[in-house]
Amino acid sequence: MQNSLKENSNGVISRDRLINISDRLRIANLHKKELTFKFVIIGDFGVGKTSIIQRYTDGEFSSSYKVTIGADFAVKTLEWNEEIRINLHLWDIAGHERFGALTGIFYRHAFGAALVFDLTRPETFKSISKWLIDLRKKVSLPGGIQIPTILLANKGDITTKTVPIDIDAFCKENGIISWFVTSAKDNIHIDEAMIRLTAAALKNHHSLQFPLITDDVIKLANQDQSDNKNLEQKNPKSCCHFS
Ligand SMILES: Nc1nc2c(ncn2[C@@H]2O[C@H](COP(=O)(O)OP(=O)(O)O)[C@@H](O)[C@H]2O)c(=O)[nH]1
Ligand SMILES: [Mg+2]
Repeated sequence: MQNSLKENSNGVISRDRLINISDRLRIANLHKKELTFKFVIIGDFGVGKTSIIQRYTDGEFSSSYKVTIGADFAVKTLEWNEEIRINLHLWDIAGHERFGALTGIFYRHAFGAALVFDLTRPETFKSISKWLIDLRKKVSLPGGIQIPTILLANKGDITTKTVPIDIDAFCKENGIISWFVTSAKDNIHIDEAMIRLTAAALKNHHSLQFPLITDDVIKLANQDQSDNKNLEQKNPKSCCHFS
């Protein structure tokens, strides 16, 4: 128990105070808007998708290789601001890293996607185009709007020298909103990347809810922009944002 909550000299919080705290929490939660976004994490076998999800949701990393079997998702809750709580459902493409009928079911209702490649295996970057084509063919938002996508160049703890030189152009051409050099092992840029994707998904959520431009939309768009500014990275070689 936190010292700041101690009420008497024995370090015990009074019953009334406990009730008061939990009532306040409950009321705050009642007023909080809760959103759930499904994000899919896709890319070739072994690039680090499961490790990224585990790092982000559990804060853990394991170097022993475990093949993911079947579809799986993990949940991360973000207290976005005083009004909004966001539950991210991170879907791990598992066992069907080869394209096929199953990816359609997997992508269903996805609100964002993280495309992952392995910096130590350039061929996994080449596959990103195929993943993107498959994704865009099978999922979109109402009105045909593309779901936001980010690109993660993973295993940055091993090397950052192999970041493809055309990565900026590739992202711009393919409507990918940002790329990041990440490491599930050393916990590099994973939070930043997920926040960037969540901010974009939230923007879409609001514009789908309020298709006409209202003060609310303008306020939220400005808020998103200032959120994004806070994410600008000091090292321009380790990430880039485009929208
Ligand atoms: N050095 C390093 N190894 C990683 C990183 N991410 C994943 N790995 C390792 O790469 C292998 C494949 O990771 P996994 O998450 O199972 O890949 P998936 O098939 O895309 O889900 C495992 O041995 C991981 O420990 C990373 O950021 N750095
Ligand atoms: Mg896996």
